[in-house]
Amino acid sequence: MTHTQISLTRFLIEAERDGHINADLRLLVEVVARACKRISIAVGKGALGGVLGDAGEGGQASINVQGEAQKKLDVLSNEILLEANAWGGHLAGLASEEMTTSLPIPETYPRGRYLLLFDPLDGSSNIDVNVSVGTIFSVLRCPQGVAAPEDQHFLQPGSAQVAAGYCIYGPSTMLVLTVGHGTHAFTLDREVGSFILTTRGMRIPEETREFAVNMSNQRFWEAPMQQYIGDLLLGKDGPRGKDFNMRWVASMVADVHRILTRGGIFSYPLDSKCAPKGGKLRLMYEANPMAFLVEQAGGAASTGRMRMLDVVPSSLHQRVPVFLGSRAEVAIAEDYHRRHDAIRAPA
Ligand code: P6P
Repeated sequence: MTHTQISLTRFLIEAERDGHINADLRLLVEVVARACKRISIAVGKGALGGVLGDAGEGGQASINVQGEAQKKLDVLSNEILLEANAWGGHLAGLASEEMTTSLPIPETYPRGRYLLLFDPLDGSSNIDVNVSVGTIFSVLRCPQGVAAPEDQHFLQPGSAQVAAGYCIYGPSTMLVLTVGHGTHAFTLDREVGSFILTTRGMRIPEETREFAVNMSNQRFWEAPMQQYIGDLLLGKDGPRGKDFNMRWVASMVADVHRILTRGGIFSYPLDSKCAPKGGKLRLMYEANPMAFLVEQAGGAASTGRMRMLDVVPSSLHQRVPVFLGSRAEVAIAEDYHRRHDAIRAPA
């Protein structure tokens, strides 16, 4: 009997039949996946597509709301997602890392009940050196009675997400998705143009021997982070009693995909450089969707001091420290912070 391939479309129809999603959310995920296929094609052309390098005119890179130089592919990916989601009638509004404020769906189109947030091309600094990058997205419900959502309507804790996912543009293009019933991976069949289910129910091992952090920031970290990583580096002769390996791609989608696939802990902690902004990574369209995916795969996600999905946002582009991955390892990292804070806590 031939192996029956389950396409994303079939998976979503079955999820709707099981009552996990409704028709609007099914359409939303299909539309985002289709946009990701177009982004994959643009990313895959590399230098031949004429879209590498910085966006901007006359040699002046355009700077986004994050204060970062935009890549041409950042802008193109954002435009692809905006165009794909404008007309379907499933969304009330969108927010993007590349846009200063959120956008309500134009009045020329019907509006739906969901809000879509995304980082259209995360890790884009890696584009020019041909390292995996990705699109990250998060779906919230538009508050009842809100026809034209504004920024404050997006400010919901990560626990309110109804769906989240990423598309990683690597050796293969993969969509990793949760609608609140497990985390599932789909691989793009380029010949057919369909995402095919390749892992139903990703599970992160409870324990790990692998950590992901940008070690060049070590001298800027808070004391508990210095001690936590210092103990990992002492290996089997130190308090952890085992040796650890390190990986850092500097593309969150690639690092998180490795952790969802084989375990590990990913961290972008506070350091004295990014602490004034609250951290490096963005809560609404990086940390929260990744936290939802990781928790649905049996892992944990934290700011180091609280569960990520419980953080109540105060602004659309808010940044947070991030620890996520193997549940037991995240708990250990949190314990280093808890013990440090207890000593420092005012009497
Ligand atoms: P650093 C990419 O710019 C990103 O937002 C994440 O994808 C990645 O984890 C992080 O920043 C890398 O930061 O400071 O190591 O370049």
